[in-house]
Amino acid sequence: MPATAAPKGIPFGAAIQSEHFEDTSYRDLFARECDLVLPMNELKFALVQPERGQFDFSRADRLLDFCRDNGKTARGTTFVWYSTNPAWVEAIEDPVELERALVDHIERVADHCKGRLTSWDVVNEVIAHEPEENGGPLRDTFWLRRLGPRHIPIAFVAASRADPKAKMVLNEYDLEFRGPRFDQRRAIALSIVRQLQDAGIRIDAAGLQAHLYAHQEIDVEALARFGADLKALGVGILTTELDVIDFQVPGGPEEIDRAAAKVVGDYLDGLLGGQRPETVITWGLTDRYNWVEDVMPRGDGQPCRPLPFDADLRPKAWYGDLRRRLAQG
Ligand code: 9MR
Repeated sequence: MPATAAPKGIPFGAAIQSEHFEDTSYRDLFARECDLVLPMNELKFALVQPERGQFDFSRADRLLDFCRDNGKTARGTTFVWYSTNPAWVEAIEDPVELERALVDHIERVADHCKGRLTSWDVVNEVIAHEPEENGGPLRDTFWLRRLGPRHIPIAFVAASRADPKAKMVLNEYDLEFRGPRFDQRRAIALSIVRQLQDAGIRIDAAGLQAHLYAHQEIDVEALARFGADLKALGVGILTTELDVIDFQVPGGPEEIDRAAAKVVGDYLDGLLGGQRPETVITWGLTDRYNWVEDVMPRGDGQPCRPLPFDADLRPKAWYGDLRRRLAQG
């Protein structure tokens, strides 16, 4: 490519699930639409190392082979999370042994995936859900109880040693909306970044999950400021799990999609207003398979509509808008 070539737009990606991989129309949609495809669950602790020392990369490799064969980049999620841990890890009480198990896991998994992932969610959802009520900035997890706050630097150091070329990401939800709770969560994210940097530990980006509640207001200015504050620290930003949660939106598909377009549009205003994001990733691609239906279904019995394509693989208008804005980036 000549050095003067105009930069391509901001890459678009989506999370794929191995359990639906046999659905060829689903698989083809990822091949057609995405620059980046990531395994939604297949690199989580319990799926990769269900028993101590027994690693199973078969599901993840199948998806990463799909990426390679279709010219897609990929990213990894996640090393430290409060959920989807195998029983054997949670049974370790001795902090020295637990630290060894965590570092060993990170080294083995990062090494296995080396060269195939552009970034890793090193820690996921470590910020307290309600910081004020929690009485501290970090979520009360078994990692925190057993290892203390140092489980965060431990994970970042191990991951960046194991895969020096992959970007190291702090991934978090509920950073997008207006209100004191969200202000607090954004401030905590920035303080984790600064603490890592003060300790000389590499952190490359913050991941905004962007599970967007259509009935909640995006704080466009605060979001842009958050992105700018990260930029001032030399830290990037990316959107890791975008979808729309519509259980409080009255009406039919048209009203739901209009509310989705509004919340996604506002989100993009805030995101793009701060710094150029590295990528925007949705948490799935079609409403045919989505986690929102399982966890936050609509009260009126209609299926929810969280993703860029409906269950029949027809694109929503907001997806076209999203792609146009990324193409300009
Ligand atoms: O969508 C994921 C679902 O299939 C899994 O069963 C679940 C537990 O591993 O995780 C879901 O993904 C979550 C993501 O990893 C972190 N942010 C919230 C996502 C939705 O719950």
